[in-house]
Amino acid sequence: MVQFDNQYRQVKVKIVYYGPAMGGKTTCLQYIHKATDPQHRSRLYSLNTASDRTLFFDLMSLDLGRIRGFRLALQLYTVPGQVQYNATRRAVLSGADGVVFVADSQEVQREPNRESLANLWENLAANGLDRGQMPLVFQYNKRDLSPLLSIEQMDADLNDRKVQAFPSIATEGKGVMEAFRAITEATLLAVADKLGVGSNPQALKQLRHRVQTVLAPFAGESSEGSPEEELAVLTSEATAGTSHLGKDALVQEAVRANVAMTDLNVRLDEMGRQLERKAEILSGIARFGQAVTLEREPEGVLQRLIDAVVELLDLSAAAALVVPGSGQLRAAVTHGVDTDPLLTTADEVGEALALGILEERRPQRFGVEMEESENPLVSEVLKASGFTSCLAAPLIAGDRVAGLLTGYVAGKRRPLDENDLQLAAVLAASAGVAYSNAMAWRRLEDLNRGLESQVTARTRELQKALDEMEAMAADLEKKNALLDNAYRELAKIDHVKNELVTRISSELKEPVSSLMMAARVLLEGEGHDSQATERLIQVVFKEAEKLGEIIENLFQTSILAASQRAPELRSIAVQEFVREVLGPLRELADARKVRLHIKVATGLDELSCEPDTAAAALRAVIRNAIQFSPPGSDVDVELRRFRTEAGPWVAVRVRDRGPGIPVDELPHVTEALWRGTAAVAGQQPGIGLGLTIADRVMASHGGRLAIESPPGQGTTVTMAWPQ
Ligand SMILES: Nc1nc2c(ncn2[C@@H]2O[C@H](COP(=O)(O)OP(=O)(O)O)[C@@H](O)[C@H]2O)c(=O)[nH]1
Ligand SMILES: [Mg+2]
Repeated sequence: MVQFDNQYRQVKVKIVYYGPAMGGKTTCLQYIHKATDPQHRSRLYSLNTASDRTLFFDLMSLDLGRIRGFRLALQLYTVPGQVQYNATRRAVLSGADGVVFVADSQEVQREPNRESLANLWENLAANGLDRGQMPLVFQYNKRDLSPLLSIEQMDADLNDRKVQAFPSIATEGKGVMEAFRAITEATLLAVADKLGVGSNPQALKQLRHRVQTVLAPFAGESSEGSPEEELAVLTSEATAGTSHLGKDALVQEAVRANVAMTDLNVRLDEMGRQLERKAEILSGIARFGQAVTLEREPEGVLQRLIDAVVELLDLSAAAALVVPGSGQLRAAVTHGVDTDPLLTTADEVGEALALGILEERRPQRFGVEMEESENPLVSEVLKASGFTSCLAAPLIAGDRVAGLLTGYVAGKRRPLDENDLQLAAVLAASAGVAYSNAMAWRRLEDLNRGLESQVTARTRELQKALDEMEAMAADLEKKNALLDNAYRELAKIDHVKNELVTRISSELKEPVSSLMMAARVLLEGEGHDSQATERLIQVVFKEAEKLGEIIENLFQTSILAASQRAPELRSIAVQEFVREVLGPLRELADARKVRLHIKVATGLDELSCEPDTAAAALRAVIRNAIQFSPPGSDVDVELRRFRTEAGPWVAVRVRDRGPGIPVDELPHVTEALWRGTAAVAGQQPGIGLGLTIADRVMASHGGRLAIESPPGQGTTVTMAWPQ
């Protein structure tokens, strides 16, 4: 009797394997158990005592998918065949929706077969079931043994309703699945009304299809591997004891309790399996979430998504589609297919479909034979690409859809269900966030790279500008220093000039007033003797000489100013140069009774200089020498050439036998307007510019002025400059 279990949203359909003891019923269930998909069935429970093989019954449950929101469970039972267990048989048979009668084909079992069938009719009646309506098939088992009853004989003995009968060898699995499929179909058809699909031929077709897809791959195949450990043996001594008492009511109660217990066990096992799978999925989701969050490459995110869905959903194919700037969908990562079937099949239909799903922003699922499938286009796509069902889940990141995850199954794999879809949606959602993060990360990196290169370029420009500015500053500093120097020199010269004007005007007063006086005396001079007249004329000479000296000083001042600029060099004959220098000095030397000796090195005929300034410089040096020479001494002037690394130089050495320059005064002798103590004490004429001029002129010629004055040995001044 079809049972709806609202608490677990399950509907149970019950098929009982009936027949004589040792006919092969348990063997049949064992074979079916082995041959069906482990995903879709429970363990095989054998409820018996420790000593007896089938004291009570065997039970297994097959999952046929969902029907109107309920899980459809097909429950298979055996009964104990022994005569004394009739109460158990009756109890197990209660609520049966279909029966397989397993008869033993051996001749010796003819009578037990007939007795067992009669017992079946009896017990059906006892359970209020109509023997004429009960879905029923026969299995004539043990066809491998002999002597055998013929099929006709067995039909005549047992099959008066002329239902389907299958010769079988249960130990080898022959005929077992054929009989099982026949009873399943007959039973489901009979209960279709109760399941609520009886009036809908399409739904009925789908139900039959489902039975076939669960059973078809296994029918006739002998399964490898030994699921023996899955056979649960539930031993129950207590109930065995009560059955011996033969008290029908008690036994029936015990069986019902056992059935309930076994049923509960089935459900617990099923729940355990589901929990295990859910835990597996959850840890898969967690692993995926963790890995995908750390992924920096957008393609890496998509690849991880595909790997995860293929593994967790056991998919045949999958693809991650993205919507790049062009707006056209592109399969970025695929598994099991070259490109997404939606994008390759049915012309543009597939892409339109995918875009439609993207727009709707909710996961969807399609199948070739789906009761709720309203989209015939997807079915077309699936058929064309050889898949049985598919799902699509959008990759959503915030308010944007970044792409679409598609998954496909084919072949033996059961069609994708609502759980698969939800799992795919969860994975796609977290991949969507990770994908858009990775994209943002990539854009940020690109931006950074751009900024970096801009910064580098700007830094280079700035550095260049800075370098230029620094160079300019350094240049400016140099120019400033030069200007400063020039300014200081100018200031000095200005000072010298003012000083000169003061000194010269004071020096001019005396000779001019002397001259005036001499001239006046001479004018009024009637009665002067010739001696007085000569004295007056000598005064005029002396004062005129002083005036000449002052004029020379003025000339020296002009030379000092001239030495500030670059000299106009020219070649001049040494003879001419010497004449130029000495001309004005002859008289001074004669007056001071100093002998001048000029020595020119052989071969030195010409020299290069600025004639005016160079001659004035040398003249100043020689004038000094004469002025400081004691009367009757010699002044030697020597001109010669010498070589330096830079080229030929000329040197002029002037030596006197005067008192020399004290050591502490030596550093000052080239300072403008500086006059040594000897000059001041000796009332020497001059304004202290001689050596200053010589020094400046040598500097402007790129040459040098050297002064040696060892105590008591006179002074030697050397002027040297390049040629
Ligand atoms: N040779 C042969 N032995 C079989 C066949 N089916 C079952 N058996 C054996 O018969 C014995 C009883 O089988 P079992 O399934 O326990 O019978 P049950 O009492 O109806 O459940 C076992 O030893 C089986 O191996 C068959 O088709 N051929
Ligand atoms: Mg048995």
